[in-house]
Amino acid sequence: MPIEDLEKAFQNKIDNEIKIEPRDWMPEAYRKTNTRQISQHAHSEVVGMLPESNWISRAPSLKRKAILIAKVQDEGGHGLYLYAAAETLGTGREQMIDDLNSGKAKYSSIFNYPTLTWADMGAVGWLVDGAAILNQVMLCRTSYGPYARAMVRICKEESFHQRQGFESLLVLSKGTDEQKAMCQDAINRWWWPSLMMFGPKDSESTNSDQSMKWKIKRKTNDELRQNFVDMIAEQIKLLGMKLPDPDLKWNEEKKHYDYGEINWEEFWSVVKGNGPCNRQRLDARNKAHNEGAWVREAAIAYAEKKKNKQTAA
Ligand code: BYC
Repeated sequence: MPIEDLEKAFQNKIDNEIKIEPRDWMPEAYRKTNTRQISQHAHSEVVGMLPESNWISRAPSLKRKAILIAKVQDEGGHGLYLYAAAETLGTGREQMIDDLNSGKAKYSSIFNYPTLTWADMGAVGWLVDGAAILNQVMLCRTSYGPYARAMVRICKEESFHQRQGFESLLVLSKGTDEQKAMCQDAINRWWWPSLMMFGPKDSESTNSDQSMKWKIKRKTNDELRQNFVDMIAEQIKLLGMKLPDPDLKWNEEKKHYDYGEINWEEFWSVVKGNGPCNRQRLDARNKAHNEGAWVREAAIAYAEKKKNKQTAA
């Protein structure tokens, strides 16, 4: 079939809400941008374990420690589903991990900020997982089948993460003056970086137009960011805290909250590798990868031994 007809049939399927599956014909650019997005997403889950695992040994109670361990394990699991989904497009996991470890691949800017106090665990859960879930609910309907199915399971866990983050901050917000101040300080530091998670504004988003046509994305970066602001601006009232934005105001005409200008210079600087913790995150990933080499070697040796036994039998 001529390529134009294949492309037409492909777009037709997308327009009719038929999922694209690994063995289906797809344009190379569709394969490439899905591999790019899913692998970046997987890397974000894996690097996202680092700022939180920083607090496992210092959680204030056994209950909080158990919750945090479960959450960090969930993120590792999300990374694995997503690497598996990306692999169905033809790029091996080793290649994707090499690209992460060498600094070639991107992961979410948010994980290059430090977690300075216990309240950061609440703020990460509430704001970071809150931003992640808004984006991911949309991705449950993304056009590539394996990605959409992975997202359904991830969203169930992510909504628990957000609830636990909010509950943890709610306890602090009703605590001593020191605890209240710690809660406000964490919100102040995580608010703007959370807004950056949705990516550059639509006018500067290089991939959005095509990804919207292919229904990889169902909402633009700015649409999702606005949904997030509207949700958090209401939820923060329950905490009795403030968002660090003097321009945040309900706009009756638009039926949305207006908010201040994001520092895009900071965003691009973090994306390019110059955030407060970029170096530290990559070092930690490389260290874990190198120290885990013996596990991979042992697993390969065991698989070979088992295969040899089966051929001998
Ligand atoms: N950080 O054309 P655009 C989580 C890059 S949550 C770094 O708009 P796109 C978790 C972008 O890659 C976080 N880079 O891109 C939560 C592109 O560069 P390339 C993970 C960013 O793809 C709690 C360029 O900027 N979630 O995992 O259409 C605990 C232009 O942008 C960022 C996902 O990954 C950023 N924030 O839209 C633990 C969701 N934003 O690739 C873990 C899936 C943009 O052309 N991803 N860039 O060189 C998406 O939905 C989309 O990829 C984005 C960006 C909305 C993020």
